[in-house]
Amino acid sequence: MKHFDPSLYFVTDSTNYTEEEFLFRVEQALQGGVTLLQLREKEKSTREYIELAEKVHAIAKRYGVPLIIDDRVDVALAIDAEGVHVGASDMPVSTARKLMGNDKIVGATAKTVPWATEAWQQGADYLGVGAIFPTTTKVKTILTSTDTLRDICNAVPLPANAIGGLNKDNIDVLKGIPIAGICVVSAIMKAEDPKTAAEQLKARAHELALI
Ligand code: TZP
Ligand code: MG
Repeated sequence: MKHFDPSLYFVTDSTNYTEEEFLFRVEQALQGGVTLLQLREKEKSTREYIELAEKVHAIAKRYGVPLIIDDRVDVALAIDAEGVHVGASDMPVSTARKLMGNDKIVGATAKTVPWATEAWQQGADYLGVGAIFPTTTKVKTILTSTDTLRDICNAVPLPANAIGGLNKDNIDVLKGIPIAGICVVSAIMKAEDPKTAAEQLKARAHELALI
């Protein structure tokens, strides 16, 4: 089943947490109303990635939230995750789609309209657009203006999520842009209380009619 709700998309970062603390925070975030979850690991071995993904998947399933695996189609297939997210230096969208099949979610990073159009043509289900603000999360990215975000939303018939440095105090810059959701790492991951952080982010996004 491919239905998914991208309105509050939480991308994880296990750096600096014990596995127990990490899994606890992920569950807290789910309790706070996260609607889509991405496991994003850059340092782990394939074995470690799969083991952690299985644990995260078991938790996500209890909340009925689809799990997307960043970059690694093999890991996504190995644990039967709901989808995969591919960026600029990852597998092409068309290849990810071929390997994942039509029933799985394939998300793609897009920073320009041509790039977003190509992702759509190659079979992506949603777009991640950013970074809207500078980010403290370890990632190779460049800033994407809110004008470009708006252009992408209007040009491509795919749900688009804004990402990069977003938090409850700055998402007002997205007001009026037809995004499908907001996507965050730090605002939830590094919050003192991930559950409250997710709740507040969602409440603010609703208040601004973003989602
Ligand atoms: N892609 C563009 S910005 C980013 C990714 C993965 C990181 C966003 O992290 P944060 O902590 O929400 O700024
Ligand atoms: Mg990637």
